[in-house]
Amino acid sequence: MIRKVLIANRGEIALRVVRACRELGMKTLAVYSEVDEQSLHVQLADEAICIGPAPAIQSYLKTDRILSAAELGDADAIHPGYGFLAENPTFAEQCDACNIKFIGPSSNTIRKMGDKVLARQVAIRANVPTVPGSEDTILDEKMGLKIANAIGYPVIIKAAAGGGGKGMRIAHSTVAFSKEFRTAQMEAEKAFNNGAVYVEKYIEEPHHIEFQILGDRYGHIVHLGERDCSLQRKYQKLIEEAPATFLNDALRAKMSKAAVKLAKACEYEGAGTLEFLVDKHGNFYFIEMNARIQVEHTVTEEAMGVDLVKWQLRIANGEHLTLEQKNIRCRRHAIECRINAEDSEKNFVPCPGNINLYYAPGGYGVRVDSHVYGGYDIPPYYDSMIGKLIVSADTREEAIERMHRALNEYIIRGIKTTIPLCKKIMQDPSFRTGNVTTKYVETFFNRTVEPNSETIKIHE
Ligand code: MV4
Repeated sequence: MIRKVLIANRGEIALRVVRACRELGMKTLAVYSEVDEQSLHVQLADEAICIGPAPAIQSYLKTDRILSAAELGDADAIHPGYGFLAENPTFAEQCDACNIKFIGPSSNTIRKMGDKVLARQVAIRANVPTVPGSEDTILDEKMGLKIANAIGYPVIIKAAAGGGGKGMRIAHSTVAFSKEFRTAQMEAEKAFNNGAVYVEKYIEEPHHIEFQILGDRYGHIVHLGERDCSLQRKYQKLIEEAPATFLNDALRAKMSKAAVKLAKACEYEGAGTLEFLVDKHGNFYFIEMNARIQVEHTVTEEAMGVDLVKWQLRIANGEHLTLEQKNIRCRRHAIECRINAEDSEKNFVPCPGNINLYYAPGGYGVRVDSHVYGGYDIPPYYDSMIGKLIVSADTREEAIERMHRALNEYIIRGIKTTIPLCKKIMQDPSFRTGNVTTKYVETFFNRTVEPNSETIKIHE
């Protein structure tokens, strides 16, 4: 029985976990770096232990300190949130060795799914469609060329240890392949200490659709529908939605079946996500699995009416997942805007600093998950997301209006945020039609950037 959960994270997700624990009667132990003492997750947890200096490498990534804090604070489980140690199989193993329940899938599952080549192999063996490409790591340029020529250009070269776009290169011809292949290998080596790469057919302008699943340790697995996460910039998601407007029921049924099949093939325990690309013809391809709770889990919670983090905790506690697929249905349309401390007019440069005025929106169908408040100092050491604004409504149109209304209410002074950009997107006719692909943000700026007033100014 889990009595006390150490939350090995910061920011809004740490707060999200504290809230779920509290509703289940579990005690919470926050850990924090020296600059995070004033963060809401520290103040709202039952107890808190400082684990080191600001840089994550000396605090939130320091496994020995986190395990010591668990021992010192008598925690019997660790929730890793997302990022940091969430998909570190060695850390999950160390938790097991200390007799502390790691809230997530087994270290073996994390390891297997963290290797994108192995994840592809699991999918291929389970008869889940993958993008045409190599079945193994590509050992040299010659082997890569042979496969690329066979599948036809353009191709994409990806890091086996990657995810999130790092070390990805596109090649449009045999000539380009050699150069891109070497660059991809080098980037992968540098970023992940692992130069292994593989090759796939490049799908142009895909939709990025991901399926949420939950599984218990007794082999019961359900899916909770999909999210459309196509609206990204440089592989950073900006806005997510559930359900995906682009999917019809037939395609949704096929993809969800594939997602559950894949989760069963890796005996998945906990909350996880299967990522797919969908092309304009409705062909879908599995690309990777995320063995963690994700930032955008909230749109699924609002659309489906299911508390995913509570289920993570119950499953880790050894309880049966009592949700049945036939009772899970989409009830609402949900949209999430990520509120980042960034200047979208200056190439999204991070804008840490003091929030001197803060007022969060509210009202029917509005949810704000954030760890900040008026007077809060955003430290420059971590990612720039300072909150998530989630709305739900009966229809997508109503959800867009509600989001626009809530964004207009949201006051954050002292720093730049992505709120103005999100407002513009809510008013964009192209967004409103619902046919957003991964190309959207790129073309959005081309469509909306006003001509430079300096060049057209006429002398008065
Ligand atoms: C692709 C692809 C096209 N074809 N794979 C980007 C992040 C990583 N998770 C996978 N990504 C892509 N993989 C094939 N075979 C295009 C992307 C991609 C993308 C995917 C999702 C959301 C935004 C994107 C933006 C550019 C490229």
